[in-house]
Amino acid sequence: MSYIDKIITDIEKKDAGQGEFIQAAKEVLGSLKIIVDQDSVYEKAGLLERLVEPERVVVFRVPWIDDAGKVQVNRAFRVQYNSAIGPYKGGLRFHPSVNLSIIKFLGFEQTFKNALTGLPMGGGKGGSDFDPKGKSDNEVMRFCQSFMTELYRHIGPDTDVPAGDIGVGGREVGFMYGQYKRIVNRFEGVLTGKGIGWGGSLARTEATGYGLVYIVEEYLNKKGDSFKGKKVAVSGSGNVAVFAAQKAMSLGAVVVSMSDSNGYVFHKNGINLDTMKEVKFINRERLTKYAEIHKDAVYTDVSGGRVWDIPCDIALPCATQNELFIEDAKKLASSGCKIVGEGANMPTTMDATEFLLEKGIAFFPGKAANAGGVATSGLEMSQNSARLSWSFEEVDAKLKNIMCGIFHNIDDAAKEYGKPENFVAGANIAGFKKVAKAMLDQGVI
Ligand code: NDP
Ligand code: 2IT
Repeated sequence: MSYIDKIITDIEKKDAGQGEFIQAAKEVLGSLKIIVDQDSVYEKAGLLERLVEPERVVVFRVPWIDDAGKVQVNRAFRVQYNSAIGPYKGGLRFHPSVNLSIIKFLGFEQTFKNALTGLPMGGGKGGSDFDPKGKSDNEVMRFCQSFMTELYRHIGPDTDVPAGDIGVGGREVGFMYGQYKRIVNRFEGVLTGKGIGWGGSLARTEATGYGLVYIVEEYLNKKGDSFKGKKVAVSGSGNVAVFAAQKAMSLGAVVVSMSDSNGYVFHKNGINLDTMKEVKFINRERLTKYAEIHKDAVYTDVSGGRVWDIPCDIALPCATQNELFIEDAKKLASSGCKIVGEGANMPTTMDATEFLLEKGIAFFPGKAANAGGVATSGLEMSQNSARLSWSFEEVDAKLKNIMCGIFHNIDDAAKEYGKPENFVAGANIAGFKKVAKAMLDQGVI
């Protein structure tokens, strides 16, 4: 049995039940055969055993009191996956589905993603099964304060720097930062995605979505093409989805769809982003509201169809893991879609990814395509350390430069290892090489 196959067999046994983690690990390990089976140094150093095992996992309870005076208890996690190239870095997710498997898959992916940014950040992820939907601001604040009352002892600006993810945006980061500062009595860059007036970076809010479009744009430019006139289908209607749509539209694309967990809207002449931002970010409403406002937009409930039924040139899944299945991939391919760029983390299932690659559809995996968010978090950390703040244009230019750099890095790695245009292999190999070298340099730790 090859070294890689042994590792896969081991995690399938040891981490049985952690479906998302096993899926993410298999996808990465599958790309590494070409490197690891050729050089015994990795096996001798037990490198893969160490890579798949988080350095530390913290699980804790979060008690808080709801508006009715009842005590509620949630479960929370921080997985500090890998610190070979920098302090642990990665978001916090608040969603009822959160469990150890999901946080481990996200932390594992984050390790390679952060390596691809070229910035000194290790991999980590955290979150809770708390659902902010339907909670009052005061309930969210009490939850965030209780969450940070435990988390603060495990993090720090040079140890572990969390940020947002699903269900965690500016409001939640604010409440958590306030509580951290109150406990440690220091104003320091322990979280990213902070408010602009108190240590946050301009363009961090936009960064993930903008970065996704920048990497696809770099690919299109290489082919002598552009976003102009392209029909783009976007899933999700949160932070990543909205700003991906905004940047694509500014480059001349027509964004025809967005979704949430209940259904999707199809707006033939293009989504109205002012309405979308008001509905989703200001009023925290459902997508049905968007279709009530725009009578020419068609809303379809999840039971009635899928956002990927819409013919498009470019598909940008920006909601959550495992939201684009093999049947969706087949539909996209047959309706003429040429590019899939993952704004979300692992939105495409493994068989769907393989199918898209076989069909010659340019496929940009999340660990490369959505790296603009964490890259800009890295820029926020630099600004905090230097105690200064850069203009929007300055940060945006650095973001674009990083995304173009990622494109060429994964494109080159794919070619070097005999898999031209396979950006899944390219991203996994390029990310692995950087992390593996740092781990080998630092001995068996
Ligand atoms: P938000 O909370 O802002 O938005 C999430 C969106 O996805 C909402 O439209 C939500 O719909 C939908 N969604 C969430 N869970 C599900 C589900 N189980 N089924 C269907 N739809 C779902 O999160 P973000 O935009 O920040 O994150 C979206 C994705 O991008 C995630 O995969 C995240 O890990 C990834 N990502 C985020 C980064 C960031 O900087 N924020 C950086 C890199 C990646 P509903 O309102 O109905 O729940
Ligand atoms: O998945 C991700 O890269 C994020 N949620 C952003 C992490 C960060 O630290 O900015």
